[in-house]
This record gives sequence, C-alpha cells and structure tokens, in this order.
Amino acid sequence: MLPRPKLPRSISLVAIILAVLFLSACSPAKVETPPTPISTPTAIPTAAATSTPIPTVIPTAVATGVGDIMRKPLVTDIYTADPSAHVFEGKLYIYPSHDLDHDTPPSQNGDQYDMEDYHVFSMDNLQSWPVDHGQVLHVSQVPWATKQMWAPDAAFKNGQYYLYFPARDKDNLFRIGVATSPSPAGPFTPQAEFIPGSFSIDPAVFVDDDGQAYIYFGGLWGGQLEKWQTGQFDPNGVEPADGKPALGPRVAKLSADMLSFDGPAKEVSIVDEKGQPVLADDHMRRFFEASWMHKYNGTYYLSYSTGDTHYLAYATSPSPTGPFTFRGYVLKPVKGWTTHHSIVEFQGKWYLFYHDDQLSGVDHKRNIKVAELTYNADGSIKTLKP
Ligand code: FUB
Repeated sequence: MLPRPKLPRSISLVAIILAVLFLSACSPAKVETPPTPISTPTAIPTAAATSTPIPTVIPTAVATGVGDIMRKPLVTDIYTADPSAHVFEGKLYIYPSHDLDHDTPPSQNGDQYDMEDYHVFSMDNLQSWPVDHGQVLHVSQVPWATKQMWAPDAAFKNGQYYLYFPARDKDNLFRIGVATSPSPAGPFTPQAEFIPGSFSIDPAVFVDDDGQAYIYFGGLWGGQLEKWQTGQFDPNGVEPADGKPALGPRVAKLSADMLSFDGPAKEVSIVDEKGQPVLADDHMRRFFEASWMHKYNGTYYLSYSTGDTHYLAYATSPSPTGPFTFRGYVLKPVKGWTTHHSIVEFQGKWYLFYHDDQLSGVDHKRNIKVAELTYNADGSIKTLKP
C-alpha cells in the first residue's frame, strides 16, 4: 500500500471548505415545517352540551383570531343559524339560533329544527373571529316553553338587555317569550309566561330613534302564521288562495318596559310599485318568515325570507309600520333550504349577517356568516350573491 501524499495544511483547509460548500449546495432546500393545524376548540361546556363538536380543522387565521372572515363560517365548533346582530357597548353582538347535531327527519312542519338553547357571540371588529359567551338560556329554564327555540333577537332599553325568542308552548303552539339581562352577553332570565297576544315565530325588535320599540314577527308553515288569520289559532288555517293578498308579518309596539305588546299586533302590508298588495301566489316576493327591520337615511327597510324560493327580499317605507313597497333582493339563495339574516351598521360600514349549510350540507345544521352590504345612491340595496 502506497503511503498517501501529504498535502500542505493550507491546501487541506481550502479543500475542507470547498467540500462543505459543495455538499450543502447539493442537499435539498430546507422545507419549512407547516404549523400544526389547530383543531376546533371544544365547545364551551354548558348545561345542555347535547351537540357533538363539529369535526373540522379551522384555518390558522381562525386560531390566531385575525383574518379575512367575510363569507366564511364564523363559528365552527357548534352549528349556528338565524344571526341577529346588534352593536351594544361598542362591540358587535350576535344572537343566533343553535342548531343541534341530530338526524330528526325533515318535515314541512320544521320538526328537524329541534333546538333547545342559545349562545351569544361578540366581535370587537370584523377582522377577528367571534367570541362565544356560552349558553345564555336553555328551554328547561323557560316555564311556558317545551321545545324548538327558534330564531331569537335582542334589544337594549332602560339600561337592560332583552332576548326575544320563539318556542312551542304546552299546547304545541309557537309563542314568543322574553328574557332579561344586565349584560349583552347574558345569561338571560326568562319571564314566567310568554308575551300575551304573541304567536308564531321569528321576533325582530327595532328601537326607533325616538325610543319607541317595535316587534315584528311571523312565519308560514312550521311557523304557523297562516293558522292565526282569525286572531285565534285554527289548526286548519291555510295560506290565502292564489290571486289574494299574501299574508304579511305582524308588528306591535312594545310597552315601555319591553315585556308586553302595547296593543294588539297588526298585519304589515307589502305592496308592489303600483301600491297593489303582493299576492299569495307570488312566491318570489311574498313574505314567508325571518323579518328584520333597519333604518337607513331615514327610510325603514323591512327585509325577510321568501321561503320556498329562498331569497332574502326587502321593501321600504317612510313609516316603521308600513305599508312597505317591495324593492328587490338583499341576498340570492344560499346553500340550504332556509335563509335568515340581520342588517347592522358597525364601525362605519353596513353588514349582512346570514347563514347557509356549508359546514354540514344538511338543512338544519347551519353556520352563520357575514358579508359587507352596500347601497346605491337611490337607497336600493346592491343584491349579494352567496
Ligand atoms: O331556525 C329555525 C327556523 O328556520 C327559523 O325560525 C326560520 O327563520 C328559519 O331560519
């Protein structure tokens, strides 16, 4: 074996450096390890934690609390729907329905919408994800109610917060109840009885600039509105015949203490551009459910779902009690049968809160979303596509 020729020390050093550089150039580029996806936080434990947390992975933006939240499911660990949004104490509060993760077969009566409690959410701004304040009211706390805690709304007056909600009473009729809290985040304490004279579903409460509060409500089919046309519940009541005026939502002034109607509820009239009532067979324009009232530039905007045609429509009036003239659509049909919303101004912009069934693909397991809403110069709303 020949002895290895010895290299001078300086040459060996240069060789080593060159070898290191060569090897590092040949090695694969260092791959950034992706951050471990953060799985959905467990739902806040509540007295009625009957829903299974939704098995999903939420984007990093959700985990960090900052991101582009527009048109994305705002809550991913429980199912939420019917979002009523209000600005209270400088924050945006959302009062949605809480859909449960069960497989009750669908019916025209709405049995699959078998909800039993409410959560409240808040947002400091519309770049961060809502905070869940947990369960604020459960059906077991409401003496008169038995089931189906459907779309709620909230209001503030007299230094107190009010949560209005529909549920079935002991006779299986939908009624509207009210619960109170010193905080917009609840929890809410229910009144022992439903609001006298109330019926049907989907209360929406609007407090006008002069302090007078109005409650709008009603919904067809599962919501039973067509069964109240005589002022009494008629189990055989049906929608008006084709060619007759459609049923409108009901409106009542609320009493100063916000706990009862100040007089009987009246039917709201929705008319076309010629002042003629929208007809019962005009399913593209007739009221079905999900009333919402907001005021923009001094005009009152009544928006609602057209039900079986799945639009969010709107009509305007110089008066909070109408008649309202049909103007067009706020939102085209979303994924899922129901559509329900609220419209609110927050930090200088207008927003539509709505829902679809993106997370589940099931009509009664919905998720709330938000999109910016804009107006044309004539006060008409620019129709949003989901
Ligand atoms: O969430 C139950 C019912 O579905 C609501 O009360 C309706 O408006 C519809 O969204």
